[in-house]
Amino acid sequence: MLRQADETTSARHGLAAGDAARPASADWTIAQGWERYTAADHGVWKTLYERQTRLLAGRACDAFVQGMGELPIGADSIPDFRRLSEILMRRTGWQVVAVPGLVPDEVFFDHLANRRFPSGNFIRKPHELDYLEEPDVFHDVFGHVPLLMNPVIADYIQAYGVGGLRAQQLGVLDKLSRVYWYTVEFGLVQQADGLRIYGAGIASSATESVFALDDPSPNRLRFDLERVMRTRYRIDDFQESYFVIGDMDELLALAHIDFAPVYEQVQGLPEFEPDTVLATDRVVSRGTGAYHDARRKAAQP
Ligand code: HBI
Ligand code: FE
Repeated sequence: MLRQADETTSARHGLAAGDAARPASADWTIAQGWERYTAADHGVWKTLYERQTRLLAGRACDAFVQGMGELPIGADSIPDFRRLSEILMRRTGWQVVAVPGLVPDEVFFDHLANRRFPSGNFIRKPHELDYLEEPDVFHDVFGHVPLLMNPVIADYIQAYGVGGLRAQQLGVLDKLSRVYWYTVEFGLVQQADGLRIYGAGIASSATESVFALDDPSPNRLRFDLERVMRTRYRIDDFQESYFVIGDMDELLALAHIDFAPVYEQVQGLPEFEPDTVLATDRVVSRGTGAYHDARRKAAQP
């Protein structure tokens, strides 16, 4: 998840770094530069990998666990994108390409539409293990890449890329972004053996993987497309509501339906705050709101 970082101690990457960081290539790709990672970089990866692997036992969904098990992703070093791409390409036709950080929306969508997953090549510093201004290699590779081994999610994320280009033309990108946010980044899935994480923003965060599943504070609501398109989200803290899909086939359906009539349906309707629970919601568990209440109180002068 993206967090506010201390600007004096953290270098910016990609789009956030301004023109200086803009690569020569129009698609913003760069070499991963695997040989250039230092022992300290690999050490940060190892710390994050081991902590997250421990936390995700019994919390990550089956597709995540399976994808992770079949990829050359381990504790000892930052994965090499070329090796990841080899395996992914055979399974679902996806590749991992390196980018310097955030890239412009249309560049991002164009990669996804062509089954290339843009991944930050840098890794966070040891003093910023728990917040991130921009997606780094741990968020992108540990959080997103295992699920690209799953054929349904592979199709869904490609469809998001195609849909993103279209949504931009229609001027409804905010609505599509919410769908991405509450599924690919912060989605939960109801498995037979319990609620599980599939969103990469949760799966790559130690604190949020516990909060999203175990804390009484957030709402957990059944996913509904129109409802989610109208729901604002938080980029600076844990989510106040998580949306739960019944199974992965719900994403498959989303990959195949035409969003245009849905955009029209929700156009001009009121938007919902991140903590709203509606009478029409199918509530999995209603949150106490205690966590964000305390944060708001603490922020008052
Ligand atoms: N760039 N590297 C990178 N990763 C993202 O997740 C990303 C991006 N650019 C734009 C973007 N996400 C989002 O704003 C879109 O999904 C709307
Ligand atoms: Fe992400």
